[in-house]
Amino acid sequence: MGMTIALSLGTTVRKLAVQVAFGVLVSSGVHAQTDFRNLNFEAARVPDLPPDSIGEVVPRSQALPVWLAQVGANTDPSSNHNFLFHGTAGISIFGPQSPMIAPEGRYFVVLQAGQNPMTPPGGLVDASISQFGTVPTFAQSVQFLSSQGMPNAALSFGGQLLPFTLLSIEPSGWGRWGADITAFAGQSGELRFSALGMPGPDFGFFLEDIRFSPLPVPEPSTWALLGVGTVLLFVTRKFLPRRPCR
Ligand SMILES: [Ca+2]
Repeated sequence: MGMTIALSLGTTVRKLAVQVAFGVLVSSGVHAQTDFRNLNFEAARVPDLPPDSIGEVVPRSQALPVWLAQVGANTDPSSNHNFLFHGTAGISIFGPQSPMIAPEGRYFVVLQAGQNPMTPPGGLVDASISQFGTVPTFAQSVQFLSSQGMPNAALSFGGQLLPFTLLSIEPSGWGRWGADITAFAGQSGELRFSALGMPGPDFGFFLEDIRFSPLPVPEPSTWALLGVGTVLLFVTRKFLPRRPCR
């Protein structure tokens, strides 16, 4: 009896040990894959403001910890807090209380392409944020929230442009966009989001809740084929003579 219990306990301990070891392996593996950080901008260290009030200009390191920023040739621009200059290129952090509520957490970011703030009224320049990291091996898409209609903007990994498409509209009214990243799964490189000054800037590239997903992005060609298929089916059914029943 005592021996049976001891044996049973021993087996349980071994099972537990295996499970714990496996869990550690899995968690450390997952951890190693996801070294991109502050993808939801919640690491901002900016003053809490009264509701709907405009803040000050804050250092990039406080507004966007971990991220690199660039406006025109300026590789460490300050960030606007709860405001942006329409027409002038810049980067803004919004939250925790601003005229627009963040759809996820307390903060979101707006990239504004436009006139070069260093040499107005010079040419139009881009505004971008980026960081280096490793794309998780499970990732098939990189997704983010933005406005429902995408402004003149770009997303790239390792310097290669990633076309993105609107996946869905969130209950918050923000659009969830996605880009295929399967070619870069497991690879390290720079992830960059840019509001583009050329051929013409739009009013703000709103950006929030960036995430890597195991879900693929439906290819536009697939949708187009499905659409064509549906039309052909409709035309066939409507206009082609049906076979007489026997
Ligand atoms: Ca957020």
